[in-house]
Amino acid sequence: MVRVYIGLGSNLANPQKQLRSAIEALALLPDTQVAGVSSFYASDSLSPGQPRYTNAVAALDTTLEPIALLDALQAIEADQGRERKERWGPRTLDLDILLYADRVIDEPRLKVPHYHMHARPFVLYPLAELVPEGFRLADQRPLSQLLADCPFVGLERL
Ligand code: PH2
Ligand code: MG
Ligand code: MG
Repeated sequence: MVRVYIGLGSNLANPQKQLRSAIEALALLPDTQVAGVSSFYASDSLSPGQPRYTNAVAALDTTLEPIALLDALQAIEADQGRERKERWGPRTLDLDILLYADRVIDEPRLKVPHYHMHARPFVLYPLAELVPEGFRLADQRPLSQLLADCPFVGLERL
């Protein structure tokens, strides 16, 4: 079993409901347990003119390999009506692999740690609720340092 952190986001079709359904679907994945779910947070979209997002982070313990997990997450996104039209378009559900144990993955379909996570308060603050004290990301920067560099601005804890 390895510990994996998944970022959840939605800004269409009742985002809180989308996140709750996604967590139920994660719990049903084979060889996988949901070990924790953060609070939900609302924030403005990084892309101007889109509805506000609701975001959360889930901790999973799984034996699924990274690409098998990615396939499973994309199937859940598709089940919940995700349409891929434009990059960064509004979405019913976005499930991102933020961290996969302490592995660094650089494949065409999957980059882990997730590319922008270090600078996104709507990822770092929910993640900080779940990880142990002193937690370090794969690049060895302590989460406390990342939080200090990424103020809790524009986030609303729901
Ligand atoms: N995801 C994006 C673009 N902008 N903004 C917020 N607040 N939350 C997101 O999850 C988000 C975003 C593309 O992945
Ligand atoms: Mg995303
Ligand atoms: Mg995504």
